[in-house]
Amino acid sequence: MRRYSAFAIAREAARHHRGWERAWASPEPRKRYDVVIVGAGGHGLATAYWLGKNHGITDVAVIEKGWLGGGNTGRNTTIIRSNYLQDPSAAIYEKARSLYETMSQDLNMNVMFSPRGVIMLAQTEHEVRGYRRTAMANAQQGVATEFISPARVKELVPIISLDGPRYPVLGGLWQARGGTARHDAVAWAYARACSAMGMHIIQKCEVTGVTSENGQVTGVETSRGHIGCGKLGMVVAGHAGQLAEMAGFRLPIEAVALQALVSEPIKPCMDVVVMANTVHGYMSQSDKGEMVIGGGTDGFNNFTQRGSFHHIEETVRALVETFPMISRLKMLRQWGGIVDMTGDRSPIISATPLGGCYVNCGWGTGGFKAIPGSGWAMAELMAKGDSPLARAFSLSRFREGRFIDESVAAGVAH
Ligand code: FAD
Ligand code: PYC
Repeated sequence: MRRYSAFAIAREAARHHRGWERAWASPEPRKRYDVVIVGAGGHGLATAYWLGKNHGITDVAVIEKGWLGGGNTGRNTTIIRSNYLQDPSAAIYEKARSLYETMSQDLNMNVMFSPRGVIMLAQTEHEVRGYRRTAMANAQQGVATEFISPARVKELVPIISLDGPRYPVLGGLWQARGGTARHDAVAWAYARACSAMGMHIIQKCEVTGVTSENGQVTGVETSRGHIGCGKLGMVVAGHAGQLAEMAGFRLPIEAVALQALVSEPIKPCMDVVVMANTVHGYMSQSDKGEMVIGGGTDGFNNFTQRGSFHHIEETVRALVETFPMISRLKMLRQWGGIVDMTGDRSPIISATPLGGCYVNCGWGTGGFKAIPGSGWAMAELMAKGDSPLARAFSLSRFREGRFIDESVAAGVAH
């Protein structure tokens, strides 16, 4: 893989950009790999990357039914933070956040990580108590957050209205090192690094079945034939239930659509990320100037990757009362992604009842921020059979009642 650098840009500019090589190869699938990962979203690609980087396992194929990053990874609103309440969550999300800090250098691709700061507004007494509690827990966990006053909120976000018609702003949970990154670039950067290690990324190849012998996985049936493997990682977000069914077990998970929209670009007006979870809407400004806006999940299970009018109405209404100036903005695009919700709003990173088959899912509305840490933990679990970061997130927690309740930290209405 040739390194991207200022020198490379200058060299290619001088020769009319004819020397760039493809970022990743598109090989024909082989008959067998040591490891097959299903799903070329951020979590699947990061798992493959860390398998190679940390464990020296490079005979790996990542199989994707569409195009890489075309699932939730390329559809999310890119908020990165680690201000969760429970210890296992803070550990994995903070690991991920810290890996984002150096991702552009580590993967030699600019993922535009922007640690601009994230505020979760407190608009009820209940939220004030909840976020104060989180700030205290975060202090114990080594995660830098603080509860800030309404005056400090206004200082950070001059366009905010503190006295909304329904709920005043009573303060906020502020994480100064939270922020955003360019979602596609995260997928592309991992794909490029995996390809450079000799791994195969196979797009437009749908997994339609899982094969096994004597309780041990042997491979997957795909739209391009059978592909054998020693170990299988299922990392397909909203489609985790279907994949599990193919492998002969059930997951405690539901698929629902989560929607987002984006406005026309305007001059810079807000340089932090704001989540207003009581009225329900969140907003940041992209580098192009668009306001990136999201709301809650659909109230019913579905697989539509589209937007709907009632969501625009609810979400924009919430944001107009928080930021009155956006009432004059035109909205450009709206879309949806299929998120994978568990009952405790925490992910599953686990071995499964089928030998050699592992699952990583359940990131729900909040897994973009977790991509590098999740891949790290999943790779360790697949390579060694155990990972300290993943241990609490095993499937056994649902049987044993060890739930990791993060419904408040998820910050998105479900
Ligand atoms: P995906 O990116 O969905 O990848 C799974 C892949 O598996 C897909 O590409 C799919 O095509 C493939 N696949 C499925 N079935 C098969 C099959 N049978 N064979 C082969 N391939 C298959 N998180 C945050 O942290 N911050 C946010 O601000 C945020 N905002 C969001 C906003 C929206 C609108 C949405 C939808 C999500 C948001 N999220 C956010 C959540 C985040 O996007 C997801 O948790 C994360 O991207 C999941 O990544 P993934 O790699 O697990 O899944
Ligand atoms: O997890 O921070 C988050 C988030 C924001 C919007 C959707 N998810």
